[in-house]
Amino acid sequence: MKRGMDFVNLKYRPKNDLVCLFKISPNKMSVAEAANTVALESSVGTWTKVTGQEYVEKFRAKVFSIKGNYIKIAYPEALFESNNVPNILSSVAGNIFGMKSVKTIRLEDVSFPDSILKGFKGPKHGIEGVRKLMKIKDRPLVGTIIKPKLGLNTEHHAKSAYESWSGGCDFVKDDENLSSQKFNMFENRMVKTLEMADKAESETGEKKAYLVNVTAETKEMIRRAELVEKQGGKFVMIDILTAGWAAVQTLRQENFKMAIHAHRAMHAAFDRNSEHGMDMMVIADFARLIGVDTLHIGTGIGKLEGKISDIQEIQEEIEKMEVKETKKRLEQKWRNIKPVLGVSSGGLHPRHVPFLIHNLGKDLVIQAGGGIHGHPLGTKAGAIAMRQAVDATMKRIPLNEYAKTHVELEEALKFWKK
Ligand code: RUB
Ligand code: CA
Repeated sequence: MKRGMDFVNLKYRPKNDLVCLFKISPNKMSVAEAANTVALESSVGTWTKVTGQEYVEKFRAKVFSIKGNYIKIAYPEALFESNNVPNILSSVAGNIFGMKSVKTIRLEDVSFPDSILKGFKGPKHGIEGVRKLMKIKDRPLVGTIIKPKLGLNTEHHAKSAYESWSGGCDFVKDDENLSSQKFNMFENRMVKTLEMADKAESETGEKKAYLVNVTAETKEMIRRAELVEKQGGKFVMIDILTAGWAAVQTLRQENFKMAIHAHRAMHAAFDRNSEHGMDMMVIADFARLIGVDTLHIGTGIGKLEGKISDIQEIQEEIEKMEVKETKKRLEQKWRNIKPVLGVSSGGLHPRHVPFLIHNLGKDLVIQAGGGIHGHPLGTKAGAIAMRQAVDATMKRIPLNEYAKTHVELEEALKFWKK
């Protein structure tokens, strides 16, 4: 027997449900019919009726809003195991992406009920904690990624990190694809680079953090994080999507003192097609729920795709305690879960700084790889120029004006014309 529209109930108002906002394009049926199939496949149903266990019906997901192609589905919290992100995603972002009833389907946002929030720790440090750790009260943080991405030997890596910190970078991070390759093995790199962080700290009087990439098979990842903590590191970095959500949970649950930096390499496989997959908003929601402290959110201006208005909405989602509903976002009260600091990165150089601070504010890490190491006078001058661009913008002085008395910024502006 074929199913009816048992999973659509437009009178329903979510209580303690996990709510998902989808955009769907139905395949040879109405939006309501397609929405019904999505709700059943992502909760307790299947393609045909299974009789005899009617008590299961109380666990049905309910399509409770249909506006054009945007539908909202409420999932009873009892459908999910506590503290298990893969389990939640296997329902709400699982088989549905391949269903024949939809031509395309995009998960735009999720909103967690209090009962799910309670099952997670959220960030250990959050924005306030990271500012405390770095002793930086009220300016954006400046970060760099050691470049070239791969191939540098350990000595050059550590030297480049030292020059970046002494020029004024707060963060130096590994690139997403550097783990422990033969040309630059993890342990030696971590020890040598942290020594340089200490040296730069005592010379500049500023706090310096090395965001060491510990992404690896899960047990090896934890072993590496333990080594970083023993060595006195302030941060570890993980590629949250290629490592996987379970690995991110494991890293957070080990309860290290260190903060966690989240790189989002592979996010565009999920979020680049605006009709299908899932929005970065969803990735950001789960990253905050589990508890990373800093997260890449895009730039709106650099080398990678992403509209600034979308990035602003994602930044609000991770940095505020409450967010309001918009066309592509659900409301959320974050309760016990601290805010995450957003990171803008990808093709940035000093000229972009006013745009970033104007649009994304000072609770932001401005991170540049090529835009620091590619400076015509070298890495240290590149880091100085970046800090000068931040200082100028915080003092509301146009970059061209500030550059008249700051040679590193002047050189950067001459070199990177737009
Ligand atoms: C930055 C870089 C980062 C990307 C990640 O290097 O390669 O990995 O910014 O992108 P560069 P996103 O400054 O030389 O471009 O932050 O959008 O995830
Ligand atoms: Ca959300």
